[in-house]
Amino acid sequence: MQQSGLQRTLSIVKPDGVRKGVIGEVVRRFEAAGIRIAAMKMIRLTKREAEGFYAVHRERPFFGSLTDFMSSGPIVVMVLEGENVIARNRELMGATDPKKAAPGTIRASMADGVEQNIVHGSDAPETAAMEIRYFFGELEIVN
Ligand code: FUP
Repeated sequence: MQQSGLQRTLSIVKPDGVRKGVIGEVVRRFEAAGIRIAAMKMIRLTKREAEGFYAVHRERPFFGSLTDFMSSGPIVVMVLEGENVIARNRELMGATDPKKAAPGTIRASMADGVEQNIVHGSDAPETAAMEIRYFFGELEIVN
């Protein structure tokens, strides 16, 4: 698995982030870290589309609630590009549970809980490629 070099990753500002009005703050943090936004759009997922996106979590007890939440309002999906951007984005996000997230991270400063945790970021090159394809066609990603 590739650990460094120029990478792309999928970022989502989740419905709680859009409701709280922190789209700009999340994007600002990415740009301040030298990460390039290669694609960006606002969409609203259907319940079925949210289930497709989180299919790996299908058997987990929180699946129903998570996919209700993810389809509860608009989201902003982005392709981020940069050196080692998969890991760097996850550092900026902080741990899944905002109570465990490092101080100053997006989740520590803005999230209410483990489900409503403001942002999503791909966790590995393979999932990044799959998740980017779920939302974007090649022509929507700007080189
Ligand atoms: P992360 O990669 O940090 O987004 O975390 P996971 O892939 O482990 O989880 C994906 C999403 O499932 C989280 F963003 C929120 C949700 N989740 C819960 O709602 N409850 C849990 O106990 C764990 C995850």
